[in-house]
Amino acid sequence: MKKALITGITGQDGCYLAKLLLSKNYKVYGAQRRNTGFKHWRLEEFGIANQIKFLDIDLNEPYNIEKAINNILPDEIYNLAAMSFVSLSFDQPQVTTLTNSLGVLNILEVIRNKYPEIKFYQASTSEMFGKVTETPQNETTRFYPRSPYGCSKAFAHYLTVNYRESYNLFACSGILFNHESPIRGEEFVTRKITKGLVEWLNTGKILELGNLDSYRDWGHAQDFVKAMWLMLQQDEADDYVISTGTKTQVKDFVRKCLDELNIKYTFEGNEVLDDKGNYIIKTNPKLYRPAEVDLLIGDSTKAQKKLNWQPKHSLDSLVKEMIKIELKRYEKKNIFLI
Ligand code: NAP
Ligand code: G4F
Repeated sequence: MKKALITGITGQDGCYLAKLLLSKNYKVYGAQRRNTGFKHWRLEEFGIANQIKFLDIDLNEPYNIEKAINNILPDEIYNLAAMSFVSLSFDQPQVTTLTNSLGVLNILEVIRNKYPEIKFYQASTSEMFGKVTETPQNETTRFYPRSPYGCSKAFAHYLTVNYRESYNLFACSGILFNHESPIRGEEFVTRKITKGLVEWLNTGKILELGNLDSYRDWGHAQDFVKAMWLMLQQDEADDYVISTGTKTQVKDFVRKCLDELNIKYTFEGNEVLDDKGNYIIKTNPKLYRPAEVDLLIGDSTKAQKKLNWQPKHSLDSLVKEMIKIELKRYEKKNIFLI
């Protein structure tokens, strides 16, 4: 039985990856940080919380990382833990950098010094491409990050590559484009929209959003965690872009959700009204970022060829699934996603 340690087990990807690895008969160890209580709601919705062995690990504490790895001796480590909200990184650049950059160094140092045979996955991001220098973006596209988050992840990416080349570690960096699901954090725009529109439908509460003009390449988290696992099953460690290759404007994501909910609407600029002239969505300038990433669209040809990876979900099926679960949640129906 293979042993995997997943940091960020309480997050969206941690949950989907844990589900995948359990289905492949792994023993799954989940690293969680003990702050204001444990956030197992995702793992509980999936019905897998009781199959995971939890450990207290904060990425900013090198000793607890080392102690956990000593105890578990995992075959694979998936480092998904991060301060992952781009917007917050402008207000909390130091916490972002400590966790997303030095936290990765803390893990890599234990691997290089004590367990160089452990396979390591680093959760890198299309945010590193930022103000893009070519379209679509692939593994050789120059990084031009536009936020403290993007900068912190670029550091961790280069560190992962450097440790692989310097110490011959099996260390991979997955450059993942945006991926969503019904268990996406409520602060991210797709989930904020699906949740907000269902709430508007039931209470009339207006949804406030920021910039709807940017484009993202949105995939489904379930497809994307499969690529993480595939990277660690290859003969050689490498870096891969994971994306769907389709771009959609935030405004069009809003349209898809409104249509799915059968709401009649008109746009006035970036604001949305219903057929009686009531506001559904208003713009809040405070939600604009000091620097925006206007366009992301990935070229995952390398992953398709070398990993034999293909996304199974489309954006339309993702929207349908997110809205369906959001409606169930609103009605407080029991949701078992598996
Ligand atoms: P998420 O839902 O925000 O989960 C982040 C996880 O990191 C949570 O479990 C969080 O724990 C944990 N964490 C934060 N700070 C920590 C610390 N100091 N020590 C230990 N754990 C800490 O993120 P996600 O969407 O699953 O993304 C997973 C990873 O992929 C992240 O590294 C993200 O930056 C990266 N990524 C995501 C996307 C995407 O579109 N989803 C795309 C590219 C890359 P708490 O529950 O305690 O907060
Ligand atoms: O959903 P978002 O916050 O995702 P963003 O910034 O693209 O970052 C996500 O994807 C990255 C991969 O490219 C990950 F690395 C990262 O961890 C995270 O998962 O924002 C998407 C777009 C942005 O252009 C933003 O300005 O939506 C726009 N937006 C408009 N109104 C909003 C809002 N975003 C949020 N979160 N909230 C709004 O009210």
